[in-house]
Amino acid sequence: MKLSLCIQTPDVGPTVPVALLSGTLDEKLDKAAKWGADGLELITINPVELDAAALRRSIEAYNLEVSAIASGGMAFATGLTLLHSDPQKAEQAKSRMHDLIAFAAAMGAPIVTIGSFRGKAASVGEGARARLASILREGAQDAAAKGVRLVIEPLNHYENDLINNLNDALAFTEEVGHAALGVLIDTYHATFEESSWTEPFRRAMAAGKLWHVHLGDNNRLPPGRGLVDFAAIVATLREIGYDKYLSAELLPKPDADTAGLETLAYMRPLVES
Ligand code: LER
Ligand code: MN
Repeated sequence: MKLSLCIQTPDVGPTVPVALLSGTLDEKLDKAAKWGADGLELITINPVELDAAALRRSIEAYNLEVSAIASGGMAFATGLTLLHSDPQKAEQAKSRMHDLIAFAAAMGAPIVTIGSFRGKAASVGEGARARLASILREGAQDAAAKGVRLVIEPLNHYENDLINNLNDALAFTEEVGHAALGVLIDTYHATFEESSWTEPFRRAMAAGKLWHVHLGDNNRLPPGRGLVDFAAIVATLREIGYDKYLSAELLPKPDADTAGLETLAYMRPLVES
């Protein structure tokens, strides 16, 4: 199991509420490496504005990997979502989805996350789920052709009205029916919707679909500052053979650096014990 921190790339104007680490890109990379991260999850909104080759060289110079490309900043910073009441905005969002996939391939990132970027069913009404399935089938085809995969993330029902728990996410991957769509479990969202710390991970793994994990305590603070049993989760992940990333996506509290440092300090001994 590897550990990463979510940071936002320079194309994202406003500060995304779950982005960690302060300073310039180089300062962020330096801190992540010094504090023992294996990788970074990049929150980006318009990757065509970025020099991907230069960014990849910078990240690799610090011996870090890109664990994932996160679409979570998209709705927050641009208002673009795959389901959208304005068909033009929905089209733009779909085009950004393909840009994120191309960016993932360019960065050597294995996955692109689909969280709040999916939009809400209520914004389009009847047929929303089937429409999302069709968009993500197209995305999965593109991803597979580029050696990348997509993960759908259950979000708590206060944040989203479509796919709130792991069982529904797994059902959705079957509806999409493409091998390049899996799931991401975010421990923060799971605290609202699941009935066990560990069973959702087992079910996702048994389905062959557990490809990424977001870390956040129940209060979205760094692990150890809330109620989530991370020791039980990591022990289960080890038992079921999960060897991918645990990626901190949480509030920058008490500040963006302390949250990153504290997460790594708390999780590293669990992951390595
Ligand atoms: C995204 O990964 C997430 O967890 C949401 O709460 C925000 O998009
Ligand atoms: Mn998340």
